[in-house]
Amino acid sequence: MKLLPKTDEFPELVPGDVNLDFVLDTKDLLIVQDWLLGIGSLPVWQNADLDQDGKITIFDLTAMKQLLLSES
Ligand SMILES: [Ca+2]
Ligand SMILES: [Ca+2]
Repeated sequence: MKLLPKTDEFPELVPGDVNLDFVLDTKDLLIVQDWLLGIGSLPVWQNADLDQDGKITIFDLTAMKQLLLSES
């Protein structure tokens, strides 16, 4: 039986944190915004899929904005 890795080796993913610096800030917002415009890349789009429908849309961007506003 394979042992599961300790959870502290996997820091909690921050929802909306697409550049993986463990904070959600305007940089993440811009990455997703650019990606929706067809600019740049989104390596960990799963993190930006806040409404969890399996794709990145304007709704996820809006959710990120709201999350960002609620945290600041
Ligand atoms: Ca980030
Ligand atoms: Ca989504």
